[in-house]
Amino acid sequence: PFITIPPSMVALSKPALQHLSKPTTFYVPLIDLSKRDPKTQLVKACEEFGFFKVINHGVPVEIISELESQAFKFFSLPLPDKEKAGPPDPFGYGSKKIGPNGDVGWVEYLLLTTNTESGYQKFKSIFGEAAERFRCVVNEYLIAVKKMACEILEMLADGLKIQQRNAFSKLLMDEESDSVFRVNHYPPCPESQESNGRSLIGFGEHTDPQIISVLRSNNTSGLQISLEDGNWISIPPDQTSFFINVGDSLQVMTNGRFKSVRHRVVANSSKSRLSMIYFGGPPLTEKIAPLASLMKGEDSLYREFTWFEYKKSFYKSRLADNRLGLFEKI
Ligand code: GA4
Repeated sequence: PFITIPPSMVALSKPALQHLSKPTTFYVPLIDLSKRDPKTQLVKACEEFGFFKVINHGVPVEIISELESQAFKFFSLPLPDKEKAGPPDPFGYGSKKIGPNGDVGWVEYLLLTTNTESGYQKFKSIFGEAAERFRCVVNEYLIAVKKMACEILEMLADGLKIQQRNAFSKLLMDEESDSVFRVNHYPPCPESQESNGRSLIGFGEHTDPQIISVLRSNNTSGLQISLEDGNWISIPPDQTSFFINVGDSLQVMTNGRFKSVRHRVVANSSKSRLSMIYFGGPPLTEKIAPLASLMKGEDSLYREFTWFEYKKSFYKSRLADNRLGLFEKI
């Protein structure tokens, strides 16, 4: 899968350079997990973009589609009902408002922790019986997705020649792993809502703070990633695949070798987009620092911090902020 962007579209973000810029061709790195040893490809994708697509992932389609239909069922309830499952402080139902610091988007969502009951309790009060079924499907889905994420992290550690193959994956496997599950629903955005002919933002640009994020969406477009030259690239949706991105913590653990990719979602004018994302994070007490074996005499680009400190700090930030900036050594 590739996208060729004509110069006129590149110019959207840089009007002054329109006649100078060459079309950008971007190939979404494609990783086939059924092939023998994709570790070199995986490392390359994490170094170049911090983003790739995974096929033959082993997550059963039945689980994915049941979760999708349960989620659509929830989002089709009347707003006052859904609001009974809110606010997302940090877990629960949210609409338009994202995070605690004034960010907004054309989106409604459910945020849940992956290893405790919080979030579900509120959800139960309105979804009734269906909440139990939903919880089961979410659990089955998370088990499968976490397994895939850990396999990928182990191949990455291997590809980086880290002795301890589970150096990254053990953080997700830990009982105390601070991971999050998010289901986003982007309703179709009527053109009347667009500002100056530009599509409305569904979810504003940001990087994910955790180690790794695993995203699955239905076949509605919207996801874009930012390349280092500042161009935004639309990622064609593919409901049969997963999209993976490197989070800030993995960028730090690899001392900047892997890139935590900036991404966003633009609203679609005709179709609903539904995405579900597992954010694999470390335990709160975990020290986030470059792995010694990756340093080979170089200095750490970051001062050491715990995931708890990072979390405290990122909840004070706006979505688009460069959250790692505060932890970079000068
Ligand atoms: C971005 C990644 C995940 O969706 C999330 C988001 C979180 C939230 O929605 O509560 C944050 C955002 C995310 C980073 C900065 C803060 C916190 C919204 C926000 C403005 C669940 C996460 O872990 O960090």
